[in-house]
Amino acid sequence: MRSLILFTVLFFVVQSNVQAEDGHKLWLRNQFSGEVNVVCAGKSEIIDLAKKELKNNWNGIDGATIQLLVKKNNEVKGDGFILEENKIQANTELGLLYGVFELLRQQQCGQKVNEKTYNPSYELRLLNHWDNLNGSVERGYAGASIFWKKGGSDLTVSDYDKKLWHEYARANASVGINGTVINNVNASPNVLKAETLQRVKAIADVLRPFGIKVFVSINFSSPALVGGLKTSDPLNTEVINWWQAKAKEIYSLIPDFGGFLVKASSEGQPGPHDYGRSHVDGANMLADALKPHGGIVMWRAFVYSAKEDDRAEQAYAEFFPFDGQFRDNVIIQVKNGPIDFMPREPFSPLFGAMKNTPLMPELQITQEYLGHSIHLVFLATMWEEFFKSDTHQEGPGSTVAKCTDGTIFKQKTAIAGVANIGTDANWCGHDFAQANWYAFGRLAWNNQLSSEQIADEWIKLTFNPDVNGKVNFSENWTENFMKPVKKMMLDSREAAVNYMMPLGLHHIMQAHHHYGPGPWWEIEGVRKDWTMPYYHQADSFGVGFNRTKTGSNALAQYHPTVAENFGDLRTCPEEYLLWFHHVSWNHKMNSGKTLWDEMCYRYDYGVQQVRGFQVSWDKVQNFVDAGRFTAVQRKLRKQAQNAQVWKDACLLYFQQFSKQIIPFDIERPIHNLDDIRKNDMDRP
Ligand code: GCW
Repeated sequence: MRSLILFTVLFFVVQSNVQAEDGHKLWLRNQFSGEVNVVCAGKSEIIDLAKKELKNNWNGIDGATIQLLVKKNNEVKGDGFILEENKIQANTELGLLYGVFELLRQQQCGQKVNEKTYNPSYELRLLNHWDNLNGSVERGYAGASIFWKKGGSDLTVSDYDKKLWHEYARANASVGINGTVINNVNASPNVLKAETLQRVKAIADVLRPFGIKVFVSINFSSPALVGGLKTSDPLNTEVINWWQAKAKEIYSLIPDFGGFLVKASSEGQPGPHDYGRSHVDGANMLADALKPHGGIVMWRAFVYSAKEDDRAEQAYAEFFPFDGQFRDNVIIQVKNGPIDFMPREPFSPLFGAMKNTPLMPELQITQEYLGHSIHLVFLATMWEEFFKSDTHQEGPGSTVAKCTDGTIFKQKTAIAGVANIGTDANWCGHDFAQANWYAFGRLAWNNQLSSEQIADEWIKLTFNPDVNGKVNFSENWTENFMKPVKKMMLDSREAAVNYMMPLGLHHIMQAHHHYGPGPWWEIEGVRKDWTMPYYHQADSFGVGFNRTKTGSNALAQYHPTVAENFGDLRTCPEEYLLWFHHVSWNHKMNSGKTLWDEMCYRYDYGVQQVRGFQVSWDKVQNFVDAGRFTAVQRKLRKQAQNAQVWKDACLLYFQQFSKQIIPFDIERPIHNLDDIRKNDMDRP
């Protein structure tokens, strides 16, 4: 009988641990705290938060004393800090909070304190939420909006809302994110209505103590749509006055409001072009309205021109001529690549080229083109590749990182990531998608971090082997859990490129939902640059988009060194081959194979990689709580199915042009092309 009771008690103890793991705590799962004495002269809400973090999460020497000190030091930039074992010094209180999070992270990763100065790469480190006021999230795969309620009419703020925003703010601050845009760039004008601004204020009030500023996306035609004016022409005096009054109203509610994010004259959104005005006219007018209050305008360069020119050229073509003409509180927000968040793109030619205008990179954390919240794809490797890309604009070594973080051009610096966050218990839909939110924050803080270090930290913090005691990374855990899981993460993006769009192929996904393959998709009457055959250009000769001099010549937008390198078939890196060239199916690749064979092997290898991830994950079952283990296992199964669909669809489709056999040492397709096309069978 006694043993039965003991068994029952034990069973429930084990059970409750397992149940506790729904992923909601993200990378902040520490449950241990030793004794620590905190010495700090100042008193404020931020300092209180910093102390609380130390007290609740101390993993250092029991009974140690740590000093928090705000003191000016020229070595420290912005909200940076100097970390020592027993002291954190910063120029600002927020810097102290960041120092505390860094120290605790190092402790929880089982590291010795790395005593040095920590400075942020970018002054502004922002999330962009594509959250609609009706509670839905554009390209969101993790439930509904955390900011806006279903239907949109209920703007009341509940305790539950506040709790969620508080947790969100803490998670962001722990990785250094200091701003957030809380509504979709396809913006409803209603965000500027007085009653909506009350909710914006409530959000700002919760986020403020964590050093996070609130921004909103605005609809350029708001003066006409919600202000009752006849026009929204940026040069019209009434319009100018309307925006100035609106700015004043916002700042009276939210004194530290960040500013506006604007998608204008793009994809059907209104903008200055509707009134015969330019991007400069539009951006500067808004900038003037915000300037007296210290706000900024982030004006997006994601535009399509009315002409159906090569879309890869359009952002540069529209914005480069305006270099130097924007007000000093305007930043141009540029997507990492010239088209649209593909699994792999070369860097946008705007980086490094606009020398007299601050540019901020826009990365996409939500996996619109990378398998939504179903595929396990760790994006840090993609972003690392982007930061390291050499623009050559100010000589060799002018990397995108250096062109945007103030190293080369002394100007305002900022970076944005399109968030993958929603109301799902684990915030991101996929437990491993949390790593992308984490990685974005870490890279925005320090764009020199390696994806390997980020993966290392995230795994330790997220799958900490001992939730009830001090951290203890045994050799067994490191060898048999950490190593294979890290490898899976670091390989995952290249795997996705392989099974989706290898060798520089791009924009061949299903229209609309952007999840599965759709290289065939085109519809009579739709503009060419929205269709897929336009991007791959497959014919009986070969495949790929010719962007050299004999084609669209988009290459001319890059520095001549880069243009020459990408423009020559012999030197163009194979991962960008079909991005820049239309290449014969029989072209000899570095491997010695023909292009067609190489393509077959890449697609097949991508599928095999995912099958390998399944094996890796199944093997680590004993190291993971049941909830997260099963959730990831199920998603990997779906990913493997979808990778197979990608391979089959693309190979069978392109085979119609190459008219060559799929090499016999590759597993045969298991789907028919017409079934995939008919059923859209991979719709998530
Ligand atoms: O990638 C496209 C997306 C749209 C998005 C747009 C943009 C918010 O498919 O959903 O709109 O980019 O970045 O503006």
